[in-house]
Amino acid sequence: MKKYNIAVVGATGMVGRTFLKVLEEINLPVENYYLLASSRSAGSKITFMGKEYTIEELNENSFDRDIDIALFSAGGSTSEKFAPIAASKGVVVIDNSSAWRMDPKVPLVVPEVNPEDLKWHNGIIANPNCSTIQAMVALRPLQLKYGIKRIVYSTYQAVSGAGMGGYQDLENGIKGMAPKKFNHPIFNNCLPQIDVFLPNGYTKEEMKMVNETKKILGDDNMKITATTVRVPVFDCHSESINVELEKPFDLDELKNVLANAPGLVLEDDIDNCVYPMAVNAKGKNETFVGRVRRDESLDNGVNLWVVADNIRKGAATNAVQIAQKMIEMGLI
Ligand code: 25A
Ligand code: L14
Repeated sequence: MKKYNIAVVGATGMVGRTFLKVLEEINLPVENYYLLASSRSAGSKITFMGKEYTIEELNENSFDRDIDIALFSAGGSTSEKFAPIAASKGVVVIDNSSAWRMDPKVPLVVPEVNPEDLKWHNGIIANPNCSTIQAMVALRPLQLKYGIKRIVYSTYQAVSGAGMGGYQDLENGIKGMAPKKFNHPIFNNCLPQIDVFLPNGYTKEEMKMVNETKKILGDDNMKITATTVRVPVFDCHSESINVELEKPFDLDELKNVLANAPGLVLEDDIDNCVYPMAVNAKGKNETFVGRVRRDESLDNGVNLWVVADNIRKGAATNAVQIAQKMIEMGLI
């Protein structure tokens, strides 16, 4: 069996460290790993797979060797510059940033949802936004069974989505210190702004959810709106999702569809106060759905509560699963 060489770009970051954890858990046929980051951490050592690795500084020549797959999570500008360099050397880049997601030549993939899109890549595959990924895992089975007309997203997003800086703002805020990463205190607060504002009054995070959903579900006509909110939670994004389906549904049957969907766990037992929660989803690779109930203001409406670990399924796990799926499908 072929063995692969894998590079991790941004290995010292929040997502990068989780790439390494997930790679230790998921057994891929790997020969060599190369761990890269900026000059800030070049030369530092990381123990991974029981071996000590030295972090290398990323540069134009980093991919001038036998590398099959590069997992990138070092921010948009690094991906913009270095992903094409890697791809031109025959490396398959799986990129976590938002730089390439809406490029029509770049597949945007959640492996449980649209694995067939992996076939038409040109060297770069984009990992969707964390909030989009977990929504897709819950919505694809409903789209296939009932059709989707309209989606209303409201998110409750963890500070870890903003990297190390976001984490530190909440830790320091608890101690009464001023924020550095966010423009307002996050402790004891909710911020109705994630990423920058766009001319239409939405944030970039909100429009990522709208546009990425259409691309992944393959339906430009779907009606979608979103409000994304940062909450004082360290890990795991929670989402309220209101969906208008095309076809009528039986609620028990719909719950059954969700219970049997790949990558999704139904946690819905209101008699015992069981529903998905951030504290339980932490460290898990699955997406959790609950509070499944009819929207009584619509003919074919349903409300869902969806929770996942934004650094795992929302970033690192999804990217590693893309690599795993490509190997399985014989695409690398
Ligand atoms: O705004 P941008 O540019 O789009 O970036 C968004 C940021 O979000 C994170 C990631 O931050 C990214 O920088 N991120 C990316 N995708 C994400 C996702 N899907 C995501 N967050 C959530 N969901 P991060 O801090 O977690 O990780 C940054 C990693 O990228 C490396 N890096 C940065 N510039 C680079 C580069 N690698 C190569 N070339 C470049 N030009 C970075 O390496 C890290 O691995 P580093 O050497 O710079 O980091 C060393 C140590 O520095 C500390 N640190 C990093 N960032 C911060 C920080 N400390 C305080 N505040 C910070 N903001 C850490 O201790 C790290 O170990
Ligand atoms: O587009 O700050 O992948 O929570 C994911 C995390 C954007 C910001 C992306 C956050 C980023 C988001």
